[in-house]
Amino acid sequence: MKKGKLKYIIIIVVLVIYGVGMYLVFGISETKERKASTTILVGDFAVWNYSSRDWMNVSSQNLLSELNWQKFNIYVDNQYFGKYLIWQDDKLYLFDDDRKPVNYDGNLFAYKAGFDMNVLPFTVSDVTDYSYVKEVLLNHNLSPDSQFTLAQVASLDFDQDGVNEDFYTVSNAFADDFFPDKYFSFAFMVKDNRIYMLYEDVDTNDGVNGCKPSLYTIADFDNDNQYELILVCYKYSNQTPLAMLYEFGDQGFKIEISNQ
Ligand SMILES: [Ca+2]
Ligand SMILES: [Ca+2]
Repeated sequence: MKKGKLKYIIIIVVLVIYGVGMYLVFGISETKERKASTTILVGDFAVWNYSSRDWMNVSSQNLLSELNWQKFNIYVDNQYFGKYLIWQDDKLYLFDDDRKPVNYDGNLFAYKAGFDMNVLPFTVSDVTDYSYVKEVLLNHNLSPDSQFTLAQVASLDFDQDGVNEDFYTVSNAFADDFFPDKYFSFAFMVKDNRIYMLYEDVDTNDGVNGCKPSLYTIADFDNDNQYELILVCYKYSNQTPLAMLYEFGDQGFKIEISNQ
């Protein structure tokens, strides 16, 4: 073999080895990362992506349209609904494998992830014991005898220690048979007689400002064996609701991502 030809063969072999090596080092880790990324949809008003320990709002039309005809795990009102293809338009539409439309009625939560997400079912009931609600009102210089347009509580074991925590959502926003000077909206958790605030908003009332908070989804979104929660605050009429994802730690609740 001529020396010149051998040189070319060696160069080509080195390049091939280099290419395979680069794929093994970077390509596989990128593929793994893409597989590990999680996409969640909160109704038709928030699309969040979780990858490399970071949350991101998915808002560009290109990225959103990439989700169309992808299969998601669907929950309606915190109950498992099935795996369906999604299509986003003026609202979120669901289709079965034959692309026939599937109707749903209620709060929709959808996820696509490289793991089975642990979603905690819960039910909400009307508040009967107002003692913690009154404490919060007094702490904000509001009358403990205030009227409400919303006063609900959900009892569930958020931190998985075998004892239930109580999640309160209270508000006097959008009242039509009484007119308070100030509106208020609070969402808080009570654990061991201690109040942990999630959302607090007090302002001058003009009848249509503020929002009504609602516990939306509780799940281990990032697969670290601890629950996070999504709180949605519904605004007046057809304005886009505020959606926030919270993590609970030593410092209380912290917002990881919000759609506004
Ligand atoms: Ca607990
Ligand atoms: Ca978690």
